[in-house]
Order: sequence, then C-alpha cells, then structure tokens
Amino acid sequence: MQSELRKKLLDAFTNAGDSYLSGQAVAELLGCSRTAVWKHIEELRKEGFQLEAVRRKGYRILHTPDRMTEDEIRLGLKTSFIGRNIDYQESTGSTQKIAHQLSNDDAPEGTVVVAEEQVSGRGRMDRKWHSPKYTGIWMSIILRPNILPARAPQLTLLAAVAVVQAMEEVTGLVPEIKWPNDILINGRKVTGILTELQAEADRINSVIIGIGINVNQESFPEEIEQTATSLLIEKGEAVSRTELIKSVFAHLEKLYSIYLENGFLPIKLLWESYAVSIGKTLKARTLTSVIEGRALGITDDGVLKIEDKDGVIHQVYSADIEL
Ligand code: BT5
Repeated sequence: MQSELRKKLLDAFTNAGDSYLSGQAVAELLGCSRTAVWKHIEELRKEGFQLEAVRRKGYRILHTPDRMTEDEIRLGLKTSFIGRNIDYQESTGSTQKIAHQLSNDDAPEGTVVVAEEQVSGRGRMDRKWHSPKYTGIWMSIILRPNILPARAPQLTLLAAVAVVQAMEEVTGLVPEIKWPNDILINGRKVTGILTELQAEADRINSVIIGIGINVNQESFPEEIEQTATSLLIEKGEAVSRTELIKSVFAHLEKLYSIYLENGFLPIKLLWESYAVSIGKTLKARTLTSVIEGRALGITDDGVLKIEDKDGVIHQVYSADIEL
C-alpha cells in the first residue's frame, strides 16, 4: 500500500492536469521537504513513470507504464471510494481469494484487488479463467451494500453495464451483454464477471465482484480460440489498461449510487439496452435442465424469463446461454 504522502503527490499531479507542479509548491502542499518530494518522484521513475523536470517550472508526468499499480491507478482517478484502496499483485492464484480474505479483515468498501496475472483464475462453477500477464484486467471489487442477499445477482448486471460503458468510452467499440455475466464483441467473449457473496441469512457482509477483461491479448489458447476475443483484436490497436480500469471504477461508482438510491429499475433499463439475448430464441442450460425458448426479458430481481414453445414462462436464476 502507498504512503499518504505518495497518495497526495499523485492527487496533486491529477489536479494539475497538463500543467507543471513546482517542487516548492508540492513540498508546501504536502507539508514535507523538497527532498522528500524528490524521493517520491524518483520512486515513480523506478516504477516506469516518465517525468519531465523543467527548471523553474517543476515536474510533469509525460508517460505512465500501464501497470495496474496503486500509483498508476490513483493518477487521474475520479472516484471517491471505488479503487481508492488497491491491493496490487504482480502474480497470484486468484484475486477473488485475496478479496475474500481482505473482506474478512474489514477492508473498506471499494477496495480492489488487481493482478497482472492469475495462475488459477476461475469462472463460475470452478471453470478456468485464462489470465495471462500484463494483457488484461483481472480484478475483484469489494462492495458492502445494505441489501438483502437475494438481490446480490443484480450487482452482476450492474457491473456488466459499468464495464460496457467504460469500454465504449475508452475504445469506441460497442459491446453487448449476454445474460447474466458475459460481455461480447462481435459474438465473442471479451469479459466475464463472477459475483460471490459473504452473507448471513438476511444480511450481506460483502459482495465480491470479480471481473476479467481481455484487453491486449493477441491470441488465445486453443480451447477458447473460437469463442474469446480481446479489445486489441477488435480495435486493431493496444488499449490502455489503466485508462480502462479507471473508467470502469467511475461508471461503477455512479451506477452503484443510483442503485442504492433508486433501486434496480434504472439499472435494469440500461442493462436491457445493451443485452443481446432479449427477444431472441435461445437455450439455457441450468444444472438440472435445458430450457429452450424466447427470452422475454429480466425481472426486477435480475432473473431471466424464457417463454417456451408451449407458452410456459420459465424463470432462470443461473444458466449458460446458447444463442
Ligand atoms: C466467467 O465465468 O465468465 C467469470 C470470469 C471471472 C474472471 C475474474 S478475473 C478476476 C477474478 N478472479 C478470478 O479468479 N475470477 C474473476 P464463466 O461464465 O463460468 O466462464 C468461464 C468460461 O469462459 C471458461 O470455461 C472458458 O470457456 C471461457 N474462458 C476462460 N478464460 C477466458 C478468457 N480470458 N476470455 C474469454 N473466455 C474465457
């Protein structure tokens, strides 16, 4: 975790935008010596930040290393709590596992575990999630909403909307959502979301939202070659992971506050506007059966409604969807 001084320095650079920050002004702002400022600047350089130092003007950040470190994420971050506390891992098993531990240790709401690589990343039902180094966003976000546990699946849908909005903003691509947790571009999966709960019967301790976004992979292993894609493949050029993660945080924080104030309806409407499955004929494989029919929409609880050929309406809580 960062020192308070470093956090303040990055906030000062954020507020300065493209202007220079003079060493003297920063020292005064942070209430430390100019040597301490210089020391922190040198540390940022070691992390791969390119800083320009101009006599009588001060410092300016020219280039960031596109690593998902707390420093890099903090620079330019527009949120008040999501992503303000980052647990950065160069390599780990799964960010979900660490987030569960941090949540038990009372980590504040909005804490995010980010990894450059996961060696045993997982999807739903313990399926494998391919998470190679430096190419994607592999993260778990801790939220602590005061809602009944049964409403938690709504947060998966909310997170999907946030990711889609961020992707549109940063890349200009137009992704679609496949119920409940896949984000697709041109029919291929670019993001998966896994929501897990720490809850008692009537109270949520935390919701841990795991998000895996394929950003700069050039290719995929054979098992998912036909079904997966990345933003680089779709856009034809590399995309800044740090810009994207900050945008996800900003959209997520905004949607989450709308949700807490106004309930699920506004989120549902947004979600439906991005959904591919609605109105289409599809197959839903649940653990116990296969339901075939037309997707009518989702309920206020985020449950998928499917009408089969006999006109019977099924409510699907969890399934894999084949379009
Ligand atoms: C998901 O599961 O889509 C949820 C994935 C959540 C991953 C994040 S990364 C950060 C956090 N830490 C974790 O350990 N997990 C979360 P599901 O709907 O079950 O889809 C899994 C299936 O997607 C696999 O069986 C593969 O077929 C396919 N798959 C695996 N890796 C992929 C990738 N990188 N891109 C696209 N598809 C992939």
